[in-house]
Parts: sequence; structure tokens; C-alpha cells
Amino acid sequence: MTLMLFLLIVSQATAAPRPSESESCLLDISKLQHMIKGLQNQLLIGEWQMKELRENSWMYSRVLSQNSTKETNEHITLLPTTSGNLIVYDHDCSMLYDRQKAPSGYYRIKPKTAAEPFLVYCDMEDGGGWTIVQRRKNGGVDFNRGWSDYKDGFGHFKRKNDEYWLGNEHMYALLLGESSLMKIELMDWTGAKAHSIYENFRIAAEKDNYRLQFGLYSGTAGDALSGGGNVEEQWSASHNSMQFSTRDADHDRFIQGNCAKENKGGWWFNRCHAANLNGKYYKRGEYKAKHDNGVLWFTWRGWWHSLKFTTMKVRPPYFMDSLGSGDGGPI
Ligand SMILES: [Ca+2]
Repeated sequence: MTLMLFLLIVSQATAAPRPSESESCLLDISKLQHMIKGLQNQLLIGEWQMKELRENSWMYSRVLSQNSTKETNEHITLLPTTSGNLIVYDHDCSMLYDRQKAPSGYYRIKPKTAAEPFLVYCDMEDGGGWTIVQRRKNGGVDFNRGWSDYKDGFGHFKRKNDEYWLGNEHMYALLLGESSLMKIELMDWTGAKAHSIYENFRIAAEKDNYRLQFGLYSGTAGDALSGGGNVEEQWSASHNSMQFSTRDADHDRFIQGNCAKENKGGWWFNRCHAANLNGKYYKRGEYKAKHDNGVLWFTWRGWWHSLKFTTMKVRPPYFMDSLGSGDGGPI
């Protein structure tokens, strides 16, 4: 009986696939799974591109037709990206940087409070881990928009130089529960650069119209968000504690008018501003207009030099501590 059992076991063992076959089978399955994941990623990226083209088609065709062939070729060069990952682990770019030291590029993130993941540009230079919430670079995107666009975000999310506003709702989710650092980087039309850093940068929920709060300033571009040098300027132009306004949603303190309408973009206007990075993009810097409506940082270049490049990026404060640096270094 024991012998028969032994023979049965041996015959079953010999009938089973050899280990090498089963390994190769597993390898094939793994390859197929990898291929399926790759195709799913491509599909997802394709869907995003379609969505973006549909939403920005008029601006996209204008940008392409205005550029020279060389510029166009540069413009359509895609960044290497890992934005196609279907599972989103990271609350923000700092978490992604901590997890895998990923290079700069577009990634999907999902702050704890966000219902859905969304795409952002992660700046992994300058210490790494910065989530970009605003960028002006070439005037290709129209920032003179209404409340819902500023709420949800707009612009292009594909190439390194793409301009966008991440969206107040996304910013709110991103900044909630963190005493985030906000670093604002600026370049004028001479190529000079400067930056401003604010501690404890946060905005309120939509029911409070995304009211702005921020703490201590440091940097080289001056504290324009606090309104400039003297008390009178601060009374009229400090952006601290101001609600967000757009041309169709006036929450500013300018009783006679609408700052967002005059200044061609949504912002935390007072009466009206000492900084407005969402203003009209003038392609030469110095400009003349009825209102000081350029891309402005008053404490650095005054009212009448519209900046060439701006970006607003956020990062948790412990990141700065780990660098042992108070200002994040030069841009
Ligand atoms: Ca008003």
C-alpha cells in the first residue's frame, strides 16, 4: 500500500510541468502584465492629451501657428514622464521625491483631501520636491478667466515650459494640513532673477473664497504679498487675508470697481495689489496701460515692468529643514 502511494506521488510529480517550464510561463505572464500596464498607461496619457486639446484647442492652434518651425519643434518635444502610473501614491511632489528621487516632470498626485488625482509639474531641482502651482513663461495661455476656471485650473500640463494655474481647489487640497513653504521665482526681461519665500502659506476653502494666509517672508524680490513698504501701501495692497477674486466674482476691497477685471486675471486682490502674477503678459516688459495690469511684483520691478517668467511652488517645511537652508538657494 505504501509502495503504491509512493508510485502515485512519483507519477504525479513527473506528470507536472518541469520547474523551468513553469518559470518561463510565469515570466510570460509577467511580461504580458507589464505590456498591458504599459498600454493602459499610454491610453490614459492619450485621454489626457485629448482632453487638454479639446479644452484648449483655440489657444493651442494659435500658439503653433505663431511659432517658427524651430520653435514649434521645440514646443512639441515631449518631456520624459512617468505620469502614466495608474495607481497614485503621492500626496505631493515632495512625497514622490522622498519615495523614488524622480526627475522633474509631470506627475499625478493625490493630496489626502483630493477626491481625484491630478496632474502637476514637479520641480525636483532646487532641493527637490516642489509642486508647481503657477507658471508664466511665454504668454501662450490666457489668464484673464472666470471663477470656475481659476477654481478647477487651466493651461497646459505637458511640456516643461507650459503655462498653467493648478486651480484653487487643487491648491486648497495640497496646502491643507501643512505649514507649506511657498517659493515664488521671478525673472524680468533683462534676464535678472529674484525670489520670495513665504512660510505657512495656505488658502481657505471655497466657502471663504480661498482666502489667503501666509507667514514670514524671506528672499530677494521683496515682500510684495504684504503690500510693499509703508502702512498706506499695506492698507491698500496687502494680499494677506484677502479672498480670491476673478472678473466674474468680485471679493476685493475696492468698492468702486473690480480689481480682477481691471488687472486681467484672478488673484487675492485688496484695493488692488502689490503683486499680481496672473496679470496680462506683456512681451517686452515695460508697458503702458490704463491700469497697472501686467505680471507684477511691485517690490522688485514696480508697476510698469511686466515679468517674463514667474512660478509659484510649494513644499512642506521639513524639506527645507533637512537641507539646513533658510531660503532654498538661488533659482
Ligand atoms: Ca470690488
